[in-house]
Amino acid sequence: MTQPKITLTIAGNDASGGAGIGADLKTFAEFGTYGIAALTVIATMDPNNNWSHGVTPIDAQIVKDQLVTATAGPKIDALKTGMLPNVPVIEVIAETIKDKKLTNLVVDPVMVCKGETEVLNPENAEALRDLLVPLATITTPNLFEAGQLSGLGTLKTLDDMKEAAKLIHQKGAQYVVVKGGKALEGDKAIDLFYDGSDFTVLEVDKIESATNHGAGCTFAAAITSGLAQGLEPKEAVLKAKDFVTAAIKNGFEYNQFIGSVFHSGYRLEQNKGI
Ligand code: PXL
Repeated sequence: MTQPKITLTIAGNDASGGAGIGADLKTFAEFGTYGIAALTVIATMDPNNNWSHGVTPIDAQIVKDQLVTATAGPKIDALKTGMLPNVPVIEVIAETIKDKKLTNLVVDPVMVCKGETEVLNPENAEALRDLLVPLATITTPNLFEAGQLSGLGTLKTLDDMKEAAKLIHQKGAQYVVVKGGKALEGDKAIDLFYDGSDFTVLEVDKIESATNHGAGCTFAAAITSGLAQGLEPKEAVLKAKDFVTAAIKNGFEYNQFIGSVFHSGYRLEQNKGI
């Protein structure tokens, strides 16, 4: 009998399938881990109103009940958090992680969806920073989120990213990936990996593609799978970067508003399993 590695996502549903638990479960499957999910929020997007987002939270008690179910099976080898709607939900997740001594936690501190300017409850940023980041093996903020978590505000340069990574590491995350992505000037997409002493700059040519909806969730889910499979954090991040780059390259126009990553892109390119 093969006992698969178990990976848990605690995140929202995106009914368009690119981001959220859909992205996570598909990514887990690509890596060959057994994915399970606890839902925190239902995100809806309105095609009649320029794809503007609605966010319906799941009650904190129901999130807690799902985590009771999720932790009643085999040992969870790694887990990730994604979109979390409010402080009570963040609290029950942090409590469960501590009570059940869950390890290999990837915190994707989702604060805003691509194209949206309205930040999910501002007090969430504080709760993420104070309750979840300290438990994280790896946290994966984008430029905006790293500015919020570090308290530095707007980040514009690689040096700003380094400063933010140090401050976030001081909050307790063992490893920090600041996703500069395409946001910095120049022709490279730059992410920064920090292990508490050394920085590694991950650079790829910017992809001329808008098929990146779901990229952040997919990246964090790929890291989670790598950790579950016993990769060192840096190896897990490097592999996840290749995986998400292939997912973006093989993405497609979902509709007039978004282009989605295709989570199977890496496998299709390699024509082999992960
Ligand atoms: O990409 C951020 C994100 C995360 N989780 C859910 C989402 C989105 C963006 O649309 O819908 C559920």
